[in-house]
Amino acid sequence: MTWTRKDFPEGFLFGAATSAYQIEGHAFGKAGPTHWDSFAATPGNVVRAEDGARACDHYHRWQEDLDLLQGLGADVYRFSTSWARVLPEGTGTPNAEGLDFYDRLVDGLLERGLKPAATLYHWELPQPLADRGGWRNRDIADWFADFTAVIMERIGDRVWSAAPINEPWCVGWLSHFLGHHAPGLRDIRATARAMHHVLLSHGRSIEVMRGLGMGNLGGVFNMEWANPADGSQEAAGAAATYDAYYNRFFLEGVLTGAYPEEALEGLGPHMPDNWQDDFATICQPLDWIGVNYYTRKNIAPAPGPWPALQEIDGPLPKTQMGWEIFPEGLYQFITRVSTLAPDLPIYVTENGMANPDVLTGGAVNDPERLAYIDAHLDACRRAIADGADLRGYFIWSLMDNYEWALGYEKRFGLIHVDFETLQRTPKASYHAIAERLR
Ligand code: IFM
Repeated sequence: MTWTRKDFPEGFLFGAATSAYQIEGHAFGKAGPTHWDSFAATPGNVVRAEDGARACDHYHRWQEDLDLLQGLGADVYRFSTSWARVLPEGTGTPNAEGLDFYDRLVDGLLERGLKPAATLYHWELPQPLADRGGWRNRDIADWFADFTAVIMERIGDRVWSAAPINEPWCVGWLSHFLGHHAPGLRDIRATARAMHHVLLSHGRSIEVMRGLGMGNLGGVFNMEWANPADGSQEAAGAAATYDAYYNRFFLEGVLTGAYPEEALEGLGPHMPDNWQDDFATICQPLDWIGVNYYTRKNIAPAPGPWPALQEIDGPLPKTQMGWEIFPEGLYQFITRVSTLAPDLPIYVTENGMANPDVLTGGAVNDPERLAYIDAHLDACRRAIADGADLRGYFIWSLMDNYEWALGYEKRFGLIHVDFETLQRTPKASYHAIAERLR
């Protein structure tokens, strides 16, 4: 169903999201090397071995991009700060150009009446820290706390909100168990440690930001609905395992101070010593929870060691990513978070679809994207009507960008980017949403 601002509670915020490595152009402004540069340079990891060296060149074109964001009628912009741009060695001496860049960006947002929503880490780990074991090394919590202090001492007085780490599941499982993202490991022990250290680092970062007097701090979790592939007990068990290590581990770790038994069944033997003692740090009080949601997975049992499951192709219409379109999952997750943390506001911090958009005659017609967004906003409205304290919705993404291991082919943007000329062209969905937000 179509919508306008009036269909949402007073003060409900609409925004768009991006991340540093995916848009900025990491070759610019003296940013340090990251584990994504090494991962992409390794044959077979990334489509056409593409990397974020130039990306959308947002580093130089940020003013044009913020103008487009303003033209969309957005209230808030969710961006991330690159650790390697701010601290090229990961620790030590900050890069003045990097700090200046985020300073200008935040001021540029405020000048345009947009709220800056910062995420500190969206996956570009400085290579020197990856060399020291990256997320497997417990010291990362100290390194990340120091990075938090450096960047937030500079921009923390002006950001509207901040969250430490985008999508802990991707940092932990996708990157260390499935090996699909940097550093490309496939090792259960590395996975267990990375998953725990991500949350420890989250907690330390929140502590640092509270110490700086910052408010409106949250955690951003990606969630995928786990649908049993058939009616059997075995499929239900497999889906429960998937749900435990994907959706529940991080959310419940932060909110309840415990990890689900179904996840510990496989990860428990590989956890670092005395991990239970870290919940005092991990469970820092938060001001909101962010849900990133795109799809569901159909889960069936599989032979082999834990987690002994596999994803099965599903019957629903799919996006360019091959992801099934399932708005009901967003309703379910908002409701789940609302039940687990009834006092905390919720934001949908990412939602959107990749589409094989083509620029024809200076325009991009993408009715599929608008339909996807409409359907998911319907789910949001239903959750609000049922009592969830949902305060805002961010579209992923403002513009087409580097879709990690899938390179530049998957287009998630409201704005088309020609990756040869870097020309930006707002798509039909951009114009339609701008009209509704007006
Ligand atoms: O592009 C990513 C983003 O970096 C994190 N969330 C999911 C998006 C689409 O895959």
